[in-house]
Amino acid sequence: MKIQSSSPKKPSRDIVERGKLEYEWATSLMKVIIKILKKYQRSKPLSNFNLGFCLHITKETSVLIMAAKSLGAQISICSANPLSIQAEIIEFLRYNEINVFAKKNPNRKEFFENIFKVSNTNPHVVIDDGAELHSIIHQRQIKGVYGGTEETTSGIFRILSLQSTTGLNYPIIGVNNAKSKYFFDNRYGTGQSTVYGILRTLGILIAGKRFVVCGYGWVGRGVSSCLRGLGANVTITEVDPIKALEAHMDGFNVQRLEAILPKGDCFITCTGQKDVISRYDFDIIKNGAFLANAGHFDVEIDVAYLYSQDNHPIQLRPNVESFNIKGKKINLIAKGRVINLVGGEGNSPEVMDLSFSNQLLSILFILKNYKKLGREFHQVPKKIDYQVAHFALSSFGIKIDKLTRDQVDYQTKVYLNY
Ligand code: RBV
Repeated sequence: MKIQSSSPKKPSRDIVERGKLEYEWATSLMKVIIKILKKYQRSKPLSNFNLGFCLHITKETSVLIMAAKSLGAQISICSANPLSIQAEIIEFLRYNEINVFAKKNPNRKEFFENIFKVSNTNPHVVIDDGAELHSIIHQRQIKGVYGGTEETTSGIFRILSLQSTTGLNYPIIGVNNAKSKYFFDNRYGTGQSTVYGILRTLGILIAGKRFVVCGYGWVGRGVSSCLRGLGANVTITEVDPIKALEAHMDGFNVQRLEAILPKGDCFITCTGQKDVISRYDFDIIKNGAFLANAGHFDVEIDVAYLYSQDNHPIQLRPNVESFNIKGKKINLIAKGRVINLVGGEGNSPEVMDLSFSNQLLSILFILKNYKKLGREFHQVPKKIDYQVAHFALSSFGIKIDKLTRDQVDYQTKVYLNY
């Protein structure tokens, strides 16, 4: 099928050139995906397949898209978040004949219309971040999808809930759950990029400030350890006793949110849950506190309540709004949307290399195996997960040891007797 071009007008050469430079910079740091590309480039295994993507439109994503293109795929893409779009990447991709359904700062309607447009392109594989494209394809009962992948924790929650209610119409691989993804992307990647997003947005000194990190999952672990490294006083709030205990033994203060609300300077939600900082919490939160969210969706802080109480917040600086709530100043960063992508540049190329290599290998796996895969949620095959880790080690010039035959036998015997 010939897909209609999505470019409204001819972009200036300048912006395409800037996008190309960003793409080349990311490529130079994403060695695993390039290695995979070299392995498959000759056989062009994605020829004659349409891929529908809904990812953050960043320089790292452009590396995945161009890799899939050079393996022969026809590609359409929309953005996984209205505020995470990098305009020069849109133009660079369009210049390279990718159908990009996105514009910088779309309104809500335009944002969802673009997801609809990708769902209309007859994708064989759907690659999503947050499961909005998967949900729309299911709601509209679009046929012909062989399989899909999901990039993030919050998206996997949605897919599992879809599976347990209406069922899935095609197999979906949870790329987020690969160890070579979440150990690195969610922890080191989002940890660093969240702190970078806060620094770039506020420019404040981190040392000596009291930061409150809500949630000690992989993102929370990464964010709190980066903050501690910069000298912050970090408190963790949790609902899971094991994670709370882990945070305590990692040396963080662990408290109930209610107890720390009046004392925290900056709160960062990292949970995937809604109303983590709710309307009732604004009554006791410290005057002048900053609020940011590192989770995929903008539901972790009750942003709607803030706007309902003060619909003309003061724009302190780009991406920082100050609300007057019952005489108290509450400062919201990036409208409660993913701070690392909206206030920063998203996760660094080196970790996105691991995530997107899992994506690319999972796409190839689906196209080879979709007839055998059940229409349900699947984990990334261990072989893919470990291959990505091996390739990454070799790209960093690191060699590791191998078990001898004898050791393998010994281990097998121990397990058998266990
Ligand atoms: N994420 N993508 C980027 N630079 O393109 N940065 C972060 C990027 C992904 C990350 O894998 C995470 O799981 C997801 O965004 C949350 O929406």
